[in-house]
Amino acid sequence: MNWSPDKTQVKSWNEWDTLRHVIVGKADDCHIPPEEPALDAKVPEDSDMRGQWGRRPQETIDRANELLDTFTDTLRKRGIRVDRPTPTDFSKPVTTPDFHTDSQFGCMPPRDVLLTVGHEILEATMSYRCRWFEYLCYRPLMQQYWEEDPNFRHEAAPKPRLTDADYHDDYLSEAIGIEKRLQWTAEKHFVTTEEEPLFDAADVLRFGKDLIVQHGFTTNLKGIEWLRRHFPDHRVRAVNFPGDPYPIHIDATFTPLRPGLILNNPNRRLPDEQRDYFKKNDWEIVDAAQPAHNTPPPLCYSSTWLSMNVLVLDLKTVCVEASEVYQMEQMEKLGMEVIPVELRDAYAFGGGLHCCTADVYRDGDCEDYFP
Ligand code: ABU
Repeated sequence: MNWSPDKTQVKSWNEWDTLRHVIVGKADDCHIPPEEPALDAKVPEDSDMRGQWGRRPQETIDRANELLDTFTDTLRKRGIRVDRPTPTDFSKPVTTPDFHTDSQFGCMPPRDVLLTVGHEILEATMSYRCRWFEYLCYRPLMQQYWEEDPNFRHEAAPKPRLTDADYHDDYLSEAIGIEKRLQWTAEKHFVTTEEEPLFDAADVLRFGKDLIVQHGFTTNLKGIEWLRRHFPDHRVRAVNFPGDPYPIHIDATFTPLRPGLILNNPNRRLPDEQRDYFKKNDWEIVDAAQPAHNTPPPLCYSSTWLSMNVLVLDLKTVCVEASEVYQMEQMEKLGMEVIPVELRDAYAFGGGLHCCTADVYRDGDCEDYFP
């Protein structure tokens, strides 16, 4: 059945077919959570975030919301349906029988929590304690989609216990240093252990029948195995990027633009033996352009490589952050029409244009791009 704006349908098999319906996150009440193992491992040792926690300054929340609202309007003007989450009180602690943390994170970015595969939206386990309840912000939408679309499958992966056994002690040291971090990521020694299945949805890229999943800080091998068993009709392939000292979320590292074309972060090159799978199936992997900035904005978890964290609207159109001049230029050379979208002042809330969205509906069916 074709998409119609008057009827809710959940369906999205890949990152590039024409986007019709999407969720865009909100910055309301976002917090910098207190220290906890997996979160700390992602914060660079020289970052202005070290030792900080609490509600983000109101003026930064307002500015981020202004940008997210404008992005929403841009998408709506192009005929795309946009839904927004319902923030909860993120100052509330998270307490379970296994752990306690004094505050939560926010409802940015949805891509980390929600994985849309075909007619299903799957809530990820998550791997940070402060993000344990984040799925609640999306429950009103999930409930609505479930009521309105009889084909929608709403699924939730098993909630993890997130005890200390989930995290490697050696990552808790104050000063690890980049060299040691790079050695560890090359050895696939990440902050999360194999205690139980863990994954963030933003570690998964959808290529029709193939799900490409980054093994790193936020997704462990058991998480990848869980996805494999959960999606038995898919091929689930683990990848890793040894050049990344803080490997969380694949979408500032590996960005498919259309069938046959992927941008790869040149500092986080996919190893040759993992490239073969793509090469053999006629996928070209090109180095992404350099970011336009030397540093992330203040109080930001992410790297400058949010430059390549783009949202593809269809085979010819892509949203790129408006200050990322080199990335825009490269997209144009690759034959894409670029929609510049201002978002840099919202990066601190958890990511860029791909991160701050989650697919609900794209045209197209489940194709095999690796026959
Ligand atoms: N959430 C994507 C962040 C990746 C990066 O910091 O490069």
